[in-house]
Amino acid sequence: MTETLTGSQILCRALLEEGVDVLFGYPGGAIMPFYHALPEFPGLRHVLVRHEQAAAHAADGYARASGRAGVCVATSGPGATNLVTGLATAHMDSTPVVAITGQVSRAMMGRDAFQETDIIGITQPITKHSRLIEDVEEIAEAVREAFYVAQEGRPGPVLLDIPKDVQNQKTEWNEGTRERGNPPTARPSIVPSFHRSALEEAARLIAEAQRPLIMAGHGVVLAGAYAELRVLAERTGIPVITTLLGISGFPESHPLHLGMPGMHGEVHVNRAIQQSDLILGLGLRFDDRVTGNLAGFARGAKLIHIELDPSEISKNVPAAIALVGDVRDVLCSLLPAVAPRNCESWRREIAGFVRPREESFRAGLSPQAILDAIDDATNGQCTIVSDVGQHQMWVAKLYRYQRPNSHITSGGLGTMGFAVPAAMGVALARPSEPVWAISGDGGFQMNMQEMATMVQERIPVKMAVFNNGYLGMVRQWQQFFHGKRYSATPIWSPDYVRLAGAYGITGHRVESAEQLDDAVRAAAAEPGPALVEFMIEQEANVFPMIPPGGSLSEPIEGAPLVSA
Ligand SMILES: Cc1ncc(C[n+]2csc(CCOP(=O)(O)OP(=O)(O)O)c2C)c(N)n1
Repeated sequence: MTETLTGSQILCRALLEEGVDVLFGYPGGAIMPFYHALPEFPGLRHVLVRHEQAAAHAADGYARASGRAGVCVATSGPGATNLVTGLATAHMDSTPVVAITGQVSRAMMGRDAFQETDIIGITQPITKHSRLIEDVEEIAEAVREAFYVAQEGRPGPVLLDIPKDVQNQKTEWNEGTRERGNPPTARPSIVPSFHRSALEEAARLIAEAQRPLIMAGHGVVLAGAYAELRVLAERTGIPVITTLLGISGFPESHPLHLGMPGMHGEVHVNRAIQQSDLILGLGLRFDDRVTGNLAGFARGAKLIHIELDPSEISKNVPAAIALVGDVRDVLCSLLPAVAPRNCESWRREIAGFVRPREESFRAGLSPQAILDAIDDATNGQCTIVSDVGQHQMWVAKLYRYQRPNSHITSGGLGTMGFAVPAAMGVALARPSEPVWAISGDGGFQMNMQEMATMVQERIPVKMAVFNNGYLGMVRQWQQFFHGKRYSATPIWSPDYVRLAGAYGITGHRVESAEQLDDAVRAAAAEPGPALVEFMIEQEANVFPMIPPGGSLSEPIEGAPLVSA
């Protein structure tokens, strides 16, 4: 059957054909034809955010939680530029997001028309692919290409910019129309590209190493390589380190789990890295927050780098062996060659590196108690979405992640304001699971307007605000490295309980350990969104810490340095 459809109608159909069920967006002049068509497609649930940045983070959260591309929509000009931080966040953390922006009509382009911005140019370095759609005939194929590129190989954000007149343009549509251009539909498996001898050599190094370690990054989560990682660790007894984005790739309670490396990694983890003679790096890029000063990083270790993106190989840390491919596929090929062994004496040695954790919380509510209360109230079934700052490090290090992919955070870009909107996307992707967004009082104030979205759309995110009255992580750096000059870090907050009330949300303030369990349980039991503000010690610090530019061998373990 042949029908005449507008570009916007074709766009909606193409989105449905890609399996899209929810989109996060905000209307405006250049995207109005799309919003005009949208009500004809009830299978596409539109979530009206309160700021386009939140749409991009929500799409990102949806993608991280579901493994499928998240979709955000904005108008041209300011709507499109408001997406930028969210796209950069998704790009740094390899998340599949498809962004659709309206553009001024073709005849107006290049004339500095009202709300005209070159969003393709602006987002080029922070998207995996972007495309200006110049004719209605391109739309169906461009959408299919966008989803393919966003999800294929190492995922990332893709932007489609669609001029208003193209959205209104009509064309004949029949079932065969989408076949033009013939792009692939399914996510292909990237064929691992390495020689058999590299596998055998890797297996030999694993068998012979005295002090081997596994470092598991985001690639483990993206590939869903949980079972394979576990088999590798259990067969060899090699301890497993999880990076910030690798957290929840391996159960925290497993006896082989060591913890997080890097700037705020535990002393014994970093020391193990420094003493190691073999690192199996699984799906990570060895960024500076993980390695500290590269010149002093793991100098005695050979690296077997298992990584999907060949451009990551030897980018930061030289690899002795590179096994390029999806982490799960590569491990499936490698495992048959890996002989059972144990690493007992090495593990005993590492156990000797363990230091008692510096109790930075001398008074009041500790993050550990708060996180335990959330874990208890949600029976360990919770997904935690954290923001950026001190609380992010506590949430990374102190919560016991048992379930795969239950920790979501902005690792690469470190985007304050991520948690609240991203948690909305997570909650829609996992409607039957509790989702807690944990923010500091700084980051929460960056996107707290999304409480309105949660209310309007009935998205039951629980929001935890760790209120220390400071932009805590920056204050900590000022305390350690800037002679305690607290420049622009004390931060005033509104009364969050009353603010929540103004949005029609129940809010709780927890000032002491005695109030903790009741408040967290009450919030968890709430059918809709809820907010809990935790009044934590104001000048607590995250320990240990590798000073910026320092090597992993030089942790600050407690006593803050006060220098000019
Ligand atoms: C958008 C953005 N702006 C600035 C920063 C720099 N920054 C990193 S952590 C931090 C402080 C965060 O304060 P808060 O949200 O209160 O959390 P806390 O560290 O106190 O837990 C700042 C300003 C950032 N990461 N992101």
